[in-house]
Amino acid sequence: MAKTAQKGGEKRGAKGAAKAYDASSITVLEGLEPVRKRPGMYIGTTGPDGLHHLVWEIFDNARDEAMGGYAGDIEVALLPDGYVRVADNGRGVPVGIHPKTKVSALETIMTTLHAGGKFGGDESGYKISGGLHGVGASVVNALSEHTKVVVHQDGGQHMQEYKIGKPLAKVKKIGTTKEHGTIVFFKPDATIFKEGVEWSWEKIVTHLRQQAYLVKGVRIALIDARAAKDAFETDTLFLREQKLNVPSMTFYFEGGLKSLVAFYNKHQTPVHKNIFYVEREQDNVQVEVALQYVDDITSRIAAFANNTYNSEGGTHITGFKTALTRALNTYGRSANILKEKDENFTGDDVLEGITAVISVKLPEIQFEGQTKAKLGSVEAQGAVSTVFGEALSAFLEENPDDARAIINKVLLALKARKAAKAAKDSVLRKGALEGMTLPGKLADCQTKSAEEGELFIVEGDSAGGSSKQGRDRRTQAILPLRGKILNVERARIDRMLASIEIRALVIAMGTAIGDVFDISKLRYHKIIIATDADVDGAHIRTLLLTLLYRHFRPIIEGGFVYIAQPPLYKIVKGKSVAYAYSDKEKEAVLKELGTATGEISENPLEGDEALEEAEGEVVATKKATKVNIQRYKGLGEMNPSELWETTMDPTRRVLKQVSIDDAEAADRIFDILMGTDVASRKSFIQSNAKLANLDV
Ligand code: TTJ
Repeated sequence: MAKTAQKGGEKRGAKGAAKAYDASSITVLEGLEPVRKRPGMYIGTTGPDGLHHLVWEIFDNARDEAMGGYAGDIEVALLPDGYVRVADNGRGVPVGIHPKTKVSALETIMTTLHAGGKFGGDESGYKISGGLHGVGASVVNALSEHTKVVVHQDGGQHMQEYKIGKPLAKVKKIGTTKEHGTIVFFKPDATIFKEGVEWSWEKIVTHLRQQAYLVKGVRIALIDARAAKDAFETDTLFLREQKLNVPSMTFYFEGGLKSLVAFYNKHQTPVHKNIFYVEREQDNVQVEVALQYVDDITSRIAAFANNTYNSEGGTHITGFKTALTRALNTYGRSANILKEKDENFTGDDVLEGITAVISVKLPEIQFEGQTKAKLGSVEAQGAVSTVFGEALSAFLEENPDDARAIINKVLLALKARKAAKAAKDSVLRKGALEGMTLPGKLADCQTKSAEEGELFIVEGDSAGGSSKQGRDRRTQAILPLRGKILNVERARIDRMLASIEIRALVIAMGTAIGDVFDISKLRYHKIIIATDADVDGAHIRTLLLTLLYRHFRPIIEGGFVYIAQPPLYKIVKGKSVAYAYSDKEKEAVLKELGTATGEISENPLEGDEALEEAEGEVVATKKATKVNIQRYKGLGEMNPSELWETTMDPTRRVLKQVSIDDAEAADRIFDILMGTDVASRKSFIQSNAKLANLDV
């Protein structure tokens, strides 16, 4: 071959040269051995992700044909014996013998690695490469023990088969057809995918659904024929026409990204009705954006380049953010919602509560870093900024109700930000918390040694009273908190510090908060949460853990936070007293005592059970002394000595140290309970109805 392969540097260097062909059109062909030697280089891993990557690679070919407007239907099917089958009704990969290469385009595509993600011949490039490695069908072929392609074209069915990437014969005509399209079957090589060739229905459904949103108007079907009972014909274009009795799913979204935004916001409360949507090409970059604001403060932005998700964003997101900030400021001013005295919305203000999806398609794509997680192409920034900025301004003009709702929402973010800053400035001015005296309700300990010191956070004044009397006042401090201390509402520092209860806690702990937080000032090395063993107690514990997790994380990470374990029952028989910390323990204690009968205080059913289980021994003992079981509803019901014996005495008590995972879990529950996702909140409460009876 006259044109030899050129390395990347020379390729770029040749860019300016005006020739009939430039270096980028030179096709670099290679055998498939490198793929089998180092599969990880081409598909990332040989685990489940890499295995599924094979499906994405083959699917991408069909999808690109559909994006070109040549195919309207794609069907992915899982077949028996590990095979996957992908079909489209596009033009069909050319099967005629190419005069130069002496083989068909089909064979070339299936058997040669092409560098640079491009395949020569077609002036626009064979495809917009989308897959993680952009190397396509030949890689899949190389890593499959058996591959078969059937092309329906010009009245004929044409077929070629391969074993680990090597053709078994030339392309053969195997029948006639009235259709056109391409079908690829492949069975991944189990010697490469050592973790097994197990397809995940879930993974494939998620991927295909996302692709369907990105390529609107294309019908994408998934069929699970792995366990098909009846025989079926596999060389006709679409299996769905045979009406197999197997599971299947079809995705088709007329609205594209607009549908995707609606899908994301299904469990949210939108603040305006119409979803913004634009699709337009600018400077060779196809731009598509959809967005809608919801009643929430977090933002959800997803960006795609050539149909690949960019988890780290990139130039398209940058362009989006500048245009969004500019358009909303301009509109806010012109509509006089943003008054003269108001300052401008910041980039953060306009992101609160937004759900947005950005998709760009461009011929020569560049990424930052090793993976395709971050888009680097600079032209995407300008194109998104122009297309989206203009369209958003027009949308705001044409939809005044939506515009007003959006601007008011963003204005709320601006005000909250300013209020938060003012509150933070006033409360957190260096030394402000230091200078403050310890709260009156804190019963401090005598020791000044933080290592020895323990702070009990107890619920309510009556528990506060008992524990103050029962404690070891040399090392133990008590801080009673009242009721529902903090409906923190996603915990803005200013709102939290407005709560006297929280301020008391922060001052008692000694570390301050926010920018001036200092763990070395922690006044107690054990912060012990001692709430009641009921639903309210659990709620307050969740709130406290959330507070600590969000604003005092080092205190949790340092292992300074504990949860006290007060007993649920006091069991008295004659002179012996026992405490039980769970129902199971209570039963065990009763058994040990050889219980006869009891004045069971709370629940007669429990008494019956206890009686039944202890029956064998009742016969053996004489008429035994009565057993009294008391169920504690709260710490306040214990007298000081009971509280000391069971919950506070370091030699007898049980403390549970809070791990960062526990706190994270509390934080999640907090979001469900306090967040705006009404549906999950309902389902959480319903599924936990036995445990929780919450006033949310
Ligand atoms: C290429 O340019 C000439 C007309 O056909 C174009 C083409 O190759 N189209 C095409 C390829 N449609 N579908 C494919 C394809 C589909 C699957 C599932 C797998 C592969 C490798 C290619």
